[in-house]
Amino acid sequence: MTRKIIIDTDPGQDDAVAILLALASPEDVEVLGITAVAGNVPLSLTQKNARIVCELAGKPNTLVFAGCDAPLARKLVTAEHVHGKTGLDGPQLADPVMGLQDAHAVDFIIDTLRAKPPGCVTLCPLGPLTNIATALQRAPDITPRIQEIVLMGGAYFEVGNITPAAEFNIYVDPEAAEIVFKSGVPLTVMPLDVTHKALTTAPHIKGFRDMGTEPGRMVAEWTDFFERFDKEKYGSAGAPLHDPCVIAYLIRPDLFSGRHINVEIETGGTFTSGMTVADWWGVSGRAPNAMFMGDVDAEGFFALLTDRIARL
Ligand SMILES: [Ca+2]
Repeated sequence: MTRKIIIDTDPGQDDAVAILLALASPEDVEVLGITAVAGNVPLSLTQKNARIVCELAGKPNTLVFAGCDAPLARKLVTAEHVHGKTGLDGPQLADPVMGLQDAHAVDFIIDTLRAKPPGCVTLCPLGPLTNIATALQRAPDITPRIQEIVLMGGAYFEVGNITPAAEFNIYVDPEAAEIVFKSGVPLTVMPLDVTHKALTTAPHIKGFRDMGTEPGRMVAEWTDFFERFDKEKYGSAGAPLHDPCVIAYLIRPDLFSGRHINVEIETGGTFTSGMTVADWWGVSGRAPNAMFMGDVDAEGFFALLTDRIARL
């Protein structure tokens, strides 16, 4: 069954790969729209990058909306140190020709959920949760209408990447994350524990480059670019493809395994702001609110990604 999805994103090279995977998989996911949020880079760049990626996929009719340009209660923290000044550093990219929709991303999310039958739209946040939390706050009636929220964010065993305790997406807007995690909407979470197992290797990158297509070449150059950062930081074999895990889960949920547990967001904390306090061992007695993934079949994941990107 084709799932109707809204991708909420802050591209970001790994966001870009996730968007390509979704747009290459129309039999599995129907992308109702892409909503941009400030995160890896400011909103002026994320909304533009989202359109660049749609054009690269050959889908310039995809609806792209600009959303919130700052977290609910904090100053924006960005990650140019990972993604470069544009957010999509690596290959040369031309400015997009396709336009941005007039409506605000939050209005698009609310209007779409109200217009569609309940339980048939899945939200896929790949960045800070500001747009999603704003929609839930402004229109509480949409909460029971959301089929599921499948998001990239947080960590338990891997703990943090932007601070010793916090993963970037949650750290940037913990107040928004708290609203989402307390919403009661079915949540599936792809934390660093999973995405750090989806590491690109030289043969993967060669596979993308050897496709001989523009999208294949871009994916190879993007992964080449941000691989440098993770290799230096973690000494790992390659770069984690964080955000594509969300889309891969919608297509092949069997590639992932985890636990349905309680996850709370630390919004105070002198050193731990933005931490996902995940009760992996079931010691808190608090009610489960999220399917928190812990493992991925990395070879199966890359086989899917390669097969789908090659279609574009
Ligand atoms: Ca992202």
